[in-house]
Amino acid sequence: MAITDFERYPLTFGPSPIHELPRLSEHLGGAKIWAKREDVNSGLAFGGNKTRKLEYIVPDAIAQGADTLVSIGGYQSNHTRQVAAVAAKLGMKARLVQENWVDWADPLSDRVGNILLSRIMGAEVTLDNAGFDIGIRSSWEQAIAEVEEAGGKPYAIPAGASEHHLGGLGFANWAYEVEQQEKDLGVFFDTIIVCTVTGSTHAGMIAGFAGQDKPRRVIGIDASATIEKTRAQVARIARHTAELIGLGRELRDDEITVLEGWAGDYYGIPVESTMEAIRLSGSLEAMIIDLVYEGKSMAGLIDLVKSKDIPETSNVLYAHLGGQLALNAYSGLFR
Ligand code: 5PA
Repeated sequence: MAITDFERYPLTFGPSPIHELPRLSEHLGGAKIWAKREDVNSGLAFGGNKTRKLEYIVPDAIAQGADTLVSIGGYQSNHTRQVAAVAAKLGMKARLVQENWVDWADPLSDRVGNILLSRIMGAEVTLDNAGFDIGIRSSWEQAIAEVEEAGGKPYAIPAGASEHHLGGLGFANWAYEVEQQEKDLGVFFDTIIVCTVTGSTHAGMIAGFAGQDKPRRVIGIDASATIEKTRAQVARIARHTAELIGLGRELRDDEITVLEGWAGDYYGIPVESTMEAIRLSGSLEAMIIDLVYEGKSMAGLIDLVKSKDIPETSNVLYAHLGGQLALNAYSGLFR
């Protein structure tokens, strides 16, 4: 099998745009920085990285005759909002378990941003007090059972659509899309920077790029603050996805790089470097990034470029995976 053998249900506009970030590059005084924009990849409730993953999962849900997509995330999960959007688009129901992943005092965090949009799109949302964990949760298994008991046909999508056998395909294909765009742009991105938490975004990229002729660095920046779990999950999904798309060899350990240092102590809580990254990206490029995910990966990029760990001669591609809606739950930080 190759990536092109898998059915893809169109939910995105097509290839997501790539553009330069000239003012940010100049400000940092090192490598040339570009962005590929998954935050504008779809017309379905603002899209994002999960919408791409779901393009390869939806055909399976349809084939199984499902009528309800069941998934899980934090109160401000971007993933569950995209599941709600896809369910609405397909004429299915969405059953979402939203856990209390972030110890954040904003009284609006279970009302604004992502969760508001999921409710508008008709999803059934239940709040659960459990804290952050990227693993399989009993509340999610319970929700699946409840849909079944009520006579529905549930289709189970785990957190971030990661621990799903097809979860890595969306971003394996992203790697091939980048290769094509490089030909059109006449540039080679020797370094990719991507935020990683549940792992299948980064893992899919690793598997996809591994089959290409020219090697490059695909650097995951951890935003989970549970680095060992995320590292193990990225490695597992990357190896599984590589096998699915017929890579024909084992991935080496040195192809799987998840860096820590920018997540702070807790998932979902910004640190100074997160705030600085958000302000720089917004004030220099009008590129809006969030505090939970992209602010942390951008903080990593900034340090790696400034320190010349990424050399000045590099072309760096920053994967913007979406997530801006969650900013609404942190508005007090910008008063
Ligand atoms: C998320 C995830 P992975 O989970 O595939 O590693 O992606 C990390 C990531 N950027 C990066 C944004 C904007 C994201 O939303 N979000 C999760 C969610 O519930 O929204 C799965 C955690």
